[in-house]
Parts: sequence; C-alpha cells; structure tokens
Amino acid sequence: MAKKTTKRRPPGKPVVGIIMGSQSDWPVMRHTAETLEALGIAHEALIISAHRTPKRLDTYASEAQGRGLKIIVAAAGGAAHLAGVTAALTQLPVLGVPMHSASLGGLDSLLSMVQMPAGVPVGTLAIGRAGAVNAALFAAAILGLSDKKVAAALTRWRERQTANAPLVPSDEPQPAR
Ligand code: RP5
Repeated sequence: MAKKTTKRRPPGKPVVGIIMGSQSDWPVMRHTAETLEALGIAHEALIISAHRTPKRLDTYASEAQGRGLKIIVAAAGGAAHLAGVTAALTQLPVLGVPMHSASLGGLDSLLSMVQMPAGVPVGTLAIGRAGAVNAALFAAAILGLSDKKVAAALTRWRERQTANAPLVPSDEPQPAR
C-alpha cells in the first residue's frame, strides 16, 4: 500500500500514516511529513478520499493496525468526513487536520471533523498548516509514551523552538509560520 511520496523519509516501517482527500491538500500536509521527518518518525503519505476512493479507504483503514501503523493523520476539506470514517474503520488514534476551503474558509472542514457524535473520536487540530505541524507533534507525544527515542526527539524539537524565540521583535520581514 505504501508509496514513495516524500524524498527524505526516515527509514523503517511507517508508524504514522498521513492520508489526505486530494492532491490539493499536499502543500499543507507536507508540513506533517516534514515535521515527522525532523523527529525521525517513519511515516507514509497517501491520497485517500472517503467519497472519491471509498474502497481504498476501507482497505487502508482496515489493514492499518496489522501493517504496524500506530497513528493515522487524516486531512480533508469541505464536508471532511475522511477522518470520521477512518476512525470508524480502525481503533488506531485518528488525528484530523481540517483543510482551508474556498467557500467557508475551512470552518466547514473543522466542524465536520470536530463534531463527531459520541462513540467514534477524531482528535481534531487547527485548520491548515498549524494543524498539520501539530498533528505530527501530537503523534510524537503519543508515540513518545512508549518510545524513548521519539520522546527525546520531541524534547530537542521543543528546546530548539524555545531557543529560536527572540526576546526583542525585529523590523525585518519574517518567514510565514
Ligand atoms: C476534499 O475536497 C479534499 O480533502 C480537499 O481538501 C477538497 C477539495 O479537493 P479538490 O477538489 O481540490 O481535489 O475531498
């Protein structure tokens, strides 16, 4: 099932699966992949849609745990049912990242992920890039409970973030965060 989608993936069997409804989600979701890479967490990234490729989703979610995945990050926009359907098909933790949408700015994506009825949880993060980065960090926090290397990588990541936070504001233009 796993296809090569990023060039610098950490070696090993993927433990985090990143799925997204469309190629158009990748410019945002690559931030999940890049953050996992920075933490040395093996992962895979695939395009799987609940409505365009329902059979692909059924197979992926049903086989995920058996293949060794520990967490699934699901990103979708609009009526973002991908994360909820995935969570219904597996007992693995599913983290949802709502995508920005043209009509409603991603509020539709956010509400359709976060408002899961009691019984099938989706851990929903922020809309867009912040959610994509935080999905990777959240996955690391979960994995770090039973993996000392991941916990140490997350500690180093946070220490770097703290070290890079300036005390005095600069007048120079800053890169987008
Ligand atoms: C969702 O519809 C995808 O996750 C994407 O965010 C949105 C728009 O998809 P495209 O029309 O750009 O393929 O399924």
